[in-house]
Amino acid sequence: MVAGENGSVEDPWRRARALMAGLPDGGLNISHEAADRHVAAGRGDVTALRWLGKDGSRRDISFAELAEQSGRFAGFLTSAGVEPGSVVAVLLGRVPELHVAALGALKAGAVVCPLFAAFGPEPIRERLLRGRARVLVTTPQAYRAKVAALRAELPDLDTVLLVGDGAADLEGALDFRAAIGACAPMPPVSTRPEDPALLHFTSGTTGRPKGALHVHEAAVMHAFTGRGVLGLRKGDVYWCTADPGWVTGTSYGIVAPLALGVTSVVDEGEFDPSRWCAILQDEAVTVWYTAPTAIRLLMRAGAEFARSWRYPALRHLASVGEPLTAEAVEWGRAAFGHPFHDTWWQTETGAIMVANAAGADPVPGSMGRPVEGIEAAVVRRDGDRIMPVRDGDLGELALRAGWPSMFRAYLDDDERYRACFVDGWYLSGDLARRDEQGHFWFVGRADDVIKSSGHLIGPFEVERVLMRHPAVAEAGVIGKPDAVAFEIVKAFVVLRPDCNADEAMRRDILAFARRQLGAAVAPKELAFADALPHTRSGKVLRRLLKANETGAPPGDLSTLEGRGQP
Ligand code: 6R9
Repeated sequence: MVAGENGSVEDPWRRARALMAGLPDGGLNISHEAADRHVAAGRGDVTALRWLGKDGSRRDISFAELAEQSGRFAGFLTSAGVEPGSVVAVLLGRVPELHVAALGALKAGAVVCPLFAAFGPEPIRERLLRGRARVLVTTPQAYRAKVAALRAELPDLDTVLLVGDGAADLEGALDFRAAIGACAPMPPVSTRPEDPALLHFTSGTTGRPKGALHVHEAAVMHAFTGRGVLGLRKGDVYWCTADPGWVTGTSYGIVAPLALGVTSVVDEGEFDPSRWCAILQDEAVTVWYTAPTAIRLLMRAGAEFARSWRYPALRHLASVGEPLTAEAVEWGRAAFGHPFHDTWWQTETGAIMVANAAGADPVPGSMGRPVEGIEAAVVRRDGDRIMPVRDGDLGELALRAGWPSMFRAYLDDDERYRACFVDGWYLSGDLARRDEQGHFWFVGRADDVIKSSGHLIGPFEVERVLMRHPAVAEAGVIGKPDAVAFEIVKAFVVLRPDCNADEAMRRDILAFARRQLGAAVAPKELAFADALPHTRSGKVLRRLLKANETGAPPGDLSTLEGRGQP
């Protein structure tokens, strides 16, 4: 599946498109690919989701049930006047209603915007507002704690549906179960391949989060890589551990496995080494897609510990989201009998672009080679052109534009979108090297975005909240290297003149940030500074803050930055 670059681009896409059933009139709707097509093919009884509740309960949901339930939700949306193209935001944990809501929205022709359940009110407000979300599906708890107070600021949000007990008691919101129970199932709207389907907010260095927009045709790439890179095939029991609030949780937690007719384990519980090993064993997981932070936590528990369970069904282990060390790759072999296969991609690419594919030994420490049909290169920007660098040299990882799951826009920001492309190539903002065998090696980011426990965090979003604290005059936020989470969010704060830089103040600012941003995004560490370093144009020089923190030289990467930065 993973070919050298420069392969014919035409053929793989034709083959990839053949993985889609399509609609009779030539339409393409992800919800049809993910559910209804399997029912039509007589496979409605196959288990689509094997849900494991945090309290030990379990439930199997068949493709037929998923098709029916999502059809009902589509019916509800349509009867509520939600037109195709409207945004339906989903703020839920790992529960089957997440799949029903996402597929139902797609079925009605709406655009799904997944939100991370661990976000605080501020990132949620920002995304609902910027996405002009008309509908929100969430839980009574999340609604009460994070959304209810914001309703007046969200004029577009006219319908809120709540999943779970207590939903009926909250004013201004409907009970999800009751609402869909009252509606007849609706077949998918015949969307075109280029119609918008998914809106993923992602973070940049500067400014607010960017809404990366994907179209229904993205499913072509999800299925193609699900099969070719993760090796998924019918009969598999697949477990993608990514949170549904992030892009991996949608592309490979929902779309890819369902489109391929594969059974997915959906675990509501939080990470726990024993729970995870038991799931791999007891559910007879065959393909497991996870992330380096989880792998490092398992490594802490030890290979011996992991070997207390048995994994005869397990066939393939893959990883995404952060650098995967050679040691972690090999540890997979010692603990589970198979090495972890690293894969690389981004919210903007929509699907895996560079990978160690299933069926071959991975190159430990390398992200692998470009996926079939993808042309990847390591380049340097030179004005409005890009120059490939020599094998082994450092440059920016670039992809030739035009693959099916490429993002089609940043919501309301054409300029920023255009700035990502030079000379027909998409520039990823990641620094990498390619070796003579064509393997890609991750080096770091060309900008200041932070990766913590696999989640992409924009420093500006954190700084903006810190600056709202009455004692804060200025803030600079960086990712501080961390042995488990890869990076943790660290803030440097200059206080206003009459404020005391003491422990009580530190705690107060950290708690303030946590209330607004949520624990997953808020700084874990905070240091007071008399002043922050600035660029000539007056921006905080985060790179210098980071270099001071790590002892590494800041380096001169000036030619590599500038993804839409002024
Ligand atoms: C899918 C996802 C994208 C950024 C990306 C890079 C980092 C992803 C990686 C990796 C090293 C890998 N990243 N995969 N770094 N090795 N295999 O994570 O999307 O949240 O948009 O993050 O994550 O820096 O640019 P997203």
